[in-house]
Amino acid sequence: MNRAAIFFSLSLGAATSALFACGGGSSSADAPAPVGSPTPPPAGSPSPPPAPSPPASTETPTLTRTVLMTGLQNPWDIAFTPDGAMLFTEKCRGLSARFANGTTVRLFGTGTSTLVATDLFCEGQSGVHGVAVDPDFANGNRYVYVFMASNLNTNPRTNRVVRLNLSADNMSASGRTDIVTDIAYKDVGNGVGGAGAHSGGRLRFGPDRFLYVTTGDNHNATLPQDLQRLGGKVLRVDRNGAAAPGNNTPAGGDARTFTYGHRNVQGITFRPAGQPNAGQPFTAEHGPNHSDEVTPLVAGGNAGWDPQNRAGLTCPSNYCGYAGNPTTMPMTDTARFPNAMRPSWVHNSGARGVGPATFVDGNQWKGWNGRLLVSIMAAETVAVLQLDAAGATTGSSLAALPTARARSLVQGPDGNLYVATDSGAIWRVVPS
Ligand SMILES: [Ca+2]
Repeated sequence: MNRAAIFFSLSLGAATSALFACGGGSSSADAPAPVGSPTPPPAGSPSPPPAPSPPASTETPTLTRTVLMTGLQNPWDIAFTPDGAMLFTEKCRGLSARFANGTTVRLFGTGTSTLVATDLFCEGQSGVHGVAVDPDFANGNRYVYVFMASNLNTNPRTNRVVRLNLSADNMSASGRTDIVTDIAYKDVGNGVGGAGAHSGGRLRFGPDRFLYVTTGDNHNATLPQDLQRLGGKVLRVDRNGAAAPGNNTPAGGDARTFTYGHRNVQGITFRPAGQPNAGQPFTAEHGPNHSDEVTPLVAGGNAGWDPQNRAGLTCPSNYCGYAGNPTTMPMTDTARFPNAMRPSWVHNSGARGVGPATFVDGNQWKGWNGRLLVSIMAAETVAVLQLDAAGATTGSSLAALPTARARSLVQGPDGNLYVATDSGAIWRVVPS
């Protein structure tokens, strides 16, 4: 098997920096101790020993879908506050909250939002994208984070990550602080597409309590391999936007960069606790007209996308990204970059467009417990990937859900799956 084995050493919930190391091959010695092993009681204890854990289910769960919302304008992402609000973004409107009684409030963005962002604009694929809730929200900071296109910078405009403070009742936002202001934005259309293309934009806190920010290549040939510009990257920062420790960015690079050489990452999720290499980030990434990829990330890694200087290809605007095929314009160019991170899943069949992704975790997911769900947007399906200990894909199936372009996949605090669709709906999907 031609893939780099990656071992991930990270304690879930630890505030310390993530430690990543490259190793050579799979080893069961790295597997965590079995969960649920009975512990003998102290001598003389009257308590009976705990019952052994039942064997894990291999059943495919039955999915029951409830349509929670319709009529939204390009909903892009979903997050939950620990006190019961469902946050969602709409690309051209901003951030809103939905409460258990079904009422909603517009928190941040355009129009009647409680906090108006006059610099927000919506163009092409871009606008308001990801949303994330701070791991210390419940401890009192009440911070949430939004990825947005902003015209506060000009020539070029940029994408930003802004931090907001939500009121105690989650009914208003205030205290905007822009923590990352220089994420590359495609300011002007070119020979391969219009302005606003390939901004990335997913935001997720890892179990290491750092914020991961996915960005895109802007149809710019040099951006993915340029270590000083924030496009075609996965960033990893603290809540103030400073580089997180342990990013292992190559010398001379922007220290906020965790991985580089990406095309347009719109999915990032973390292997759940109890699995091998728990906490390891996995990205899901659009291919051009081939080779959607799911990739287990390693700090400082190169994802191998380099759409420049391709002899033999005709490259409009010097961008070769659409000009070739999996051999002449690979999503992971191991000829140019022999140490590039290998994808664990390459999707080349039928309609493509891989974007959002989430692991599902918990016994309610039965045989899917611990599997990786990936939205294939053009195919209007959700793939369910089974991974081995090293992160390689060993099987896949399709979720029995109605056809839809799922733009966001999130496991809620209730253990259920929440889906935002490009047609303007948010679903709750309950496994049983
Ligand atoms: Ca790649």
